[in-house]
Amino acid sequence: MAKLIVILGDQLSPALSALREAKTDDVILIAEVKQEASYVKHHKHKIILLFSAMRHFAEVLRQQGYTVCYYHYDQQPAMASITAAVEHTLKQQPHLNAIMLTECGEYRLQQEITCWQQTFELPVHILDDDRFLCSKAMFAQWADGRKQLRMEYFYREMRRYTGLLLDSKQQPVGGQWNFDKANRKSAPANLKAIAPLHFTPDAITLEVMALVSEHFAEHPGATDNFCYAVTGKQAREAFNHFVAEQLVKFGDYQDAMVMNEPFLFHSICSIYLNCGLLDVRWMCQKVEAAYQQDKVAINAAEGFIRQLIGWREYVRGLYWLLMPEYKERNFLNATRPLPGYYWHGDTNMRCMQQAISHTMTHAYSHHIQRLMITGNFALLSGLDVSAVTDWYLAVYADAYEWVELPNTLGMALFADDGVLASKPYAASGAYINRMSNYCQHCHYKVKESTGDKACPFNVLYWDFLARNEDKLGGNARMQLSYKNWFNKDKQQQQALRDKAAEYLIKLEQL
Ligand code: DLZ
Ligand code: SF4
Repeated sequence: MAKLIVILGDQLSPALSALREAKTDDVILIAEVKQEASYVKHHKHKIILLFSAMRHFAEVLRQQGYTVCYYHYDQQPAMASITAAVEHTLKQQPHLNAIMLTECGEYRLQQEITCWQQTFELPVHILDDDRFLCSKAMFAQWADGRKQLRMEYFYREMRRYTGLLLDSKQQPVGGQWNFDKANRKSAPANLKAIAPLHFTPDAITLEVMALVSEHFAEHPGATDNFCYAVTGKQAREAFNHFVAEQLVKFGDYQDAMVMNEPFLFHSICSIYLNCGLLDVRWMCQKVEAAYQQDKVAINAAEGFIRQLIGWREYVRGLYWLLMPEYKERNFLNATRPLPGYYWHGDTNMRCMQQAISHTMTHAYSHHIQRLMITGNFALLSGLDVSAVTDWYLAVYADAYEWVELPNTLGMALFADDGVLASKPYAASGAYINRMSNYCQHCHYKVKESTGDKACPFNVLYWDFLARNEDKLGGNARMQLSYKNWFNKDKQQQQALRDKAAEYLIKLEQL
């Protein structure tokens, strides 16, 4: 009774549920395939990361005595898809009489897998992905009967469930559940970033870099500056460095942005966690221990743990609860084409230039750049929802649809009519000026809303409110914004709308 165990590119965890079931006569299939590598134009770093990490992972499994069937992207015959790789392996190894895998992270591929039983006429066992703390069933049970879903209440349940940062009476240490307000300091002028750990590519990674240069030349990014971890050991080293060096400042400056500092105090470990190189429980315990040993303040430890056991698990739960219908939502009817600078960062808007150029160089930018710069701009100018979500899915090394779609479609674009966020994260240039030093280096004037050099974020912010008044005017949390809009006289309102019309026509040239 030997079975085929399929491991996907974002399932590179020794403790994966499907691997725990592996026997010595089973065959483990790992495949670099065209469909997964091209369903959006993934950044070159994302492909290098996954192919190299997959190859390293396969090596470890072989050393542990498993039989691994590994398909290289450029070998012949090339595998078009995961399904094709399964079919090919089953033909070559007809003694395999069942298929097993851990449930996959994206609805698209999960649908394909549900057909395998019929296609291959074999039993297919799909196991829960218990690398997540909250199973799909547990989330559905939590959501059942609630009028409104809010992360904060889910997060408190998860704190109780995991026992993280609780005192002996099961109350939150530090006296409150959430220290979000202490995570929003802007950066002082002399603030020095502490970079995440980088790694020199080894022979396997160099081979993959050459492969990606050859086969994915059209994809965003370059190959020569790749320096991410590609093994569990390296990823743990990078995370230990974060806890020892960066975490102390992370709490205060989680939302800050500084010119030419792509990482500031961010761990960038979502890149490793989301493909399985890190374990969420281990990460949270490390951070909790740093707090217990007085190495970091509560706002740093809680702020970090909230992202992992709160936000990350919450968006995953919502994704599976609401797919496939969720992906079709476009509450604000946003359909404007994505300007070209989203792919190269060549714009006079300094904040956009910074966020996009970091993205193109590193396949990474941090959450405030994603939400309040590129996401906010897309929201304010009404950019096409599926073009924007595809962009996020393609350009970030940590992006898989389960995490990217709710964060982009819901949180950044408010296309889900408030499922994820109680109000749109729309902000004018004043927010960006408060949280960064970008405006000091910009062609536009952040204090101006009309005139030649009016900051596009200011102009488009007012137009966004006016344009969407029928849909957003009744939102209780938007009342202050609308009051400010209605306090303007008709002439001011018209001048702002005229300027917005001008900017929207020449969006590509901003
Ligand atoms: C993102 C990605 C890429 C670029 N390439 C592969 C691949 O060649 N083989 C593979 O198994 N997985 C790859 N992945 C990750 C998958 O797209 C991911 O497992 C699914 O999107 C489900 O989350
Ligand atoms: Fe961005 Fe406006 Fe500031 Fe320029 S002035 S950096 S466009 S917010």
